Amino acid sequence: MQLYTFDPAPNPRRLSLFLAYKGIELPTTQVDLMKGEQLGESYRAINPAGTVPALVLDDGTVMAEVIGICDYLEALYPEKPLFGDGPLARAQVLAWDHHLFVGVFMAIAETLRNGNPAFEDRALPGPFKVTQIPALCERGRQRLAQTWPALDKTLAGRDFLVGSGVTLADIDLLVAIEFAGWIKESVPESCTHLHGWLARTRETLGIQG
Ligand SMILES: N[C@@H](CCC(=O)N[C@@H](CS)C(=O)NCC(=O)O)C(=O)O
Repeated sequence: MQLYTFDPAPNPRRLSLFLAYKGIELPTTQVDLMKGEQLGESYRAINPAGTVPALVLDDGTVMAEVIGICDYLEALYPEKPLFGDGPLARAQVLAWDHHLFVGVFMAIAETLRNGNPAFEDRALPGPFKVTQIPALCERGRQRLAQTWPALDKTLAGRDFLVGSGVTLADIDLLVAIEFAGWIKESVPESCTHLHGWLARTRETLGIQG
């Protein structure tokens, strides 16, 4: 297996926290997004979508979605499970992953990519020209503002998002909160359950606050 990734970026970080917690080490190549290497011919021959991470299996199969990569690795390395305990928990982890990706990561990404000149004509990841829509910056912030109190309410009386232990759902939310910092947004102080969960999740994953 060979992993193509870029450590500072949020989707790669979801995967690297998953790997670190489970103690999985993979041969890794960094694809520098700051230098645009993801759009170069050699990387697009591996992943035509021009996104990281991508995991290339020994038979040449390419996996380019974090959720698919994690699901595959969970099956290969079942120790220290991160998809919960049993079918219902697994379904809930998948549901959270989808919800957080669509609802939170995308809200942050639309704010980041539609206002910053560095993303001119690249309002979505990938090789195609996508014109910025500045109104989406404000809409992204509005979506986020609604998200924090809802998550806070969910986490009242719970240690983690699914079941009694950390899962990929918690990793996704932790990385989403870090990613919000890229657009200078943060969890409001009033969201005490969310802050308590954040401290607990960081400690469980061995991350400095
Ligand atoms: N659906 C993909 C999303 C991957 C993605 O969007 N990665 C970003 C980095 S966080 C990327 O490669 N961006 C490249 C670009 O902006 O050109 C997944 O879950 O892995």
